[in-house]
Amino acid sequence: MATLVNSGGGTTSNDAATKEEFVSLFDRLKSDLLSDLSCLPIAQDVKQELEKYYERALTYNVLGGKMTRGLTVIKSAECSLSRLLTASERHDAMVLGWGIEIMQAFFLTADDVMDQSHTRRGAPCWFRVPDVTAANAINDSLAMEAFIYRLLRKYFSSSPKYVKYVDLFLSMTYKTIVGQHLDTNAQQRREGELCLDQSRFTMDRYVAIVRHKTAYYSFYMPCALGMIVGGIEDDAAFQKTEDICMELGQYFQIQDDFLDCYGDPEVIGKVGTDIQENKCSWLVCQALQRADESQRQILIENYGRDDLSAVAKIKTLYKTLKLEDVYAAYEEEAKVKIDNLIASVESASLQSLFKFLLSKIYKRNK
Ligand code: DMA
Ligand code: MG
Ligand code: MG
Ligand code: MG
Repeated sequence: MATLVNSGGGTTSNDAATKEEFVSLFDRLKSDLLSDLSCLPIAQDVKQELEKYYERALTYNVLGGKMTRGLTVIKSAECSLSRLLTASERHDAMVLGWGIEIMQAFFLTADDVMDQSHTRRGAPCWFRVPDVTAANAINDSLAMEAFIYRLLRKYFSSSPKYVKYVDLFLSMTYKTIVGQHLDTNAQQRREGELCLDQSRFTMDRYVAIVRHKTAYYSFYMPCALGMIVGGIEDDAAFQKTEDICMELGQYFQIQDDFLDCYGDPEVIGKVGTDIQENKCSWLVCQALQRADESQRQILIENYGRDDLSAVAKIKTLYKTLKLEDVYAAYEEEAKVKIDNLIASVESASLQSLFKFLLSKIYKRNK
């Protein structure tokens, strides 16, 4: 039985116990997906290979993260109902939570190819694993997307909420894909070569990128899924949730951009590539706003080059421009803005959901 803990406005279950229960459900869902594969009309020996491959792909790519998105579905359902969940509601929320975690894996395996990254969650990116390669990683990303819908079908096809769940996964996928497109194409390519085009790295473009690529699926989606589990139908409540989640998600991605340069790879589990990859990162947008003519020249000559000395020059410029202080001030500003937005939410238990999310990310170092 889950422990009762009063967290702010609503009654929610014990975090550690919930996490343990959530983790233990993964093996069950993985077996569901593998037995689904075993129904395909394929010769036994070939099928064994297939199952073995996907067992490995799922374990490698879905596990090892913080699982905040998945766990937030449960928290959101509890806050929406202002009570502990029944066993069946809890199970629903957990399956949906794993749906987001699989969605995250589907985007990350592709993102690492797109960003030419090296490590993820402390291990080589999936496409860098020698017997995997980008050819498999691309298809595995698509496979993980398909797996989400196999699970939704298995667990919810007879529920009146099925269409809502499917629709939310599809529309969040759509937004994230658009965001990833904007992210990849914020930079200019001249004759196939990346080059820094300062007129394109504006905060307006930045905000559009990060809301689409990160805020929707990482913040709005887990909250909205939990609200559907909790039976909320009021459009205004979803709109308010979206408004707050856009701010939370933007703050979260600014932190991700900061940590790409200043985070400890041992702690964040990945080595940053934003400078080499010419990314429209929050740091470069801030640098462009503050650079004088000669500093602008340093940016133009060195940003987006896969060369250690060029990266070092950019990092030195960031130091000169005191971007670490700019970031510290931004964090405080973001917290005040989000606190005020949260205070404007009518329902005390939804307020506690957003407070929980903010507390998860405020001053994070991983
Ligand atoms: C990631 O943005 C967004 C998605 C949809 C995966 P990113 O490339 O900055 O993420 P990371 O730093 O984790 O590679
Ligand atoms: Mg990336
Ligand atoms: Mg990326
Ligand atoms: Mg990043």
